[in-house]
Amino acid sequence: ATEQGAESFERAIERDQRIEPRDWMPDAYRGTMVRQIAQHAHSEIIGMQPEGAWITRAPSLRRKAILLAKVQDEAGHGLYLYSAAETLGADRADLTDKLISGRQKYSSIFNYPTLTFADVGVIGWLVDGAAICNQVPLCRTSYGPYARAMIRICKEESFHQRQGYELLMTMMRGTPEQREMVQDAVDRWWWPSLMMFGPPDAESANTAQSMAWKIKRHTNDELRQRFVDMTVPQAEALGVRLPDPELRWNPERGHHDFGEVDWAEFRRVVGGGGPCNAERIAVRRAAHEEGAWVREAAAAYAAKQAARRDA
Ligand code: FAQ
Repeated sequence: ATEQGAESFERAIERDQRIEPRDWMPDAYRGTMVRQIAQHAHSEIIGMQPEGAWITRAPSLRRKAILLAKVQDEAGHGLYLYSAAETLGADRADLTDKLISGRQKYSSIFNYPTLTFADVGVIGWLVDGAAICNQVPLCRTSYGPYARAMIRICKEESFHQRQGYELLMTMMRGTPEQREMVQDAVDRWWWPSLMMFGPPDAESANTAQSMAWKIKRHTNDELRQRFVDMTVPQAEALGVRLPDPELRWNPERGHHDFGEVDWAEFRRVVGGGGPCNAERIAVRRAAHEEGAWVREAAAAYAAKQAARRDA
């Protein structure tokens, strides 16, 4: 049966068909899918914190309503993705446990502080922009539930990206101080945004196998290049400078050349040593512990309802 399963798995991958939860799959494929989907889910949930910090300080009712809606969308994406991980046999409580005990990763980008309201706009523009660049190809990833989740998530991410860009356009039409705030936020978030795509291809442990299984459709460096090419004209339209003296159009390659990412910083942040790693995990852990009574009450209620139904 395993031999047959392996054959139909290989055939499905080759023909660009989706792998579904009940299909046979190699243990390593299942493991990689759980790892990537869980890391993605954790990123959405931890990613609520940097922007969430500005909900109480948004400059107008309109901006507050928009920001609330965006952060709620992120909670939705996280829950949606945990459900996708559950179709692979993962246990949600176990995944949360692994996150708050540092045994599973989340995106490096959410370990940087949001110092001004311009950061909210720049997160929408650059961080959601990078997320879209990475996630649109994942709509064609080989695992069915993950691919389908990505379709809806990408639609919402596009709205988030436009929201950020519109906020920044508004600030750029404002006072000199507001324009300086935008430039300062761009200076701080540009390089960390490039790190979202992961290590250079030569150092990416998982890319070759994930490409062979069509989990990943492009390498880390390919997507990083696509993001730079896409963002440069947007920066020009906005009137901000991207903080890279080596950034320039290369007509021979048909792409922008750009400087080297500080990979030592990337490794430090992924390893837990970024400016906000400890705080992000402490906040998530506290929310989990303070929510224990809600989970207990919900479980007790469900048990009571089930007992009544069976009586
Ligand atoms: N941060 O071999 P690779 C969002 C790890 S968007 C931390 O290249 P892979 C939306 C990697 O896990 C952000 N760790 O790995 C939002 C691996 O470690 P492991 C979330 C990183 O998987 C916006 C090791 O380094 N998006 O949340 C990072 O083939 C605004 C070696 O790397 C996704 O997760 C990093 N930046 O490629 C929410 C997208 N990069 O597990 C709120 C789905 C790499 O072996 C506000 N994920 N690592 O111990 C992916 O596409 C892939 O997993 C990559 C990494 C491309 C991130």
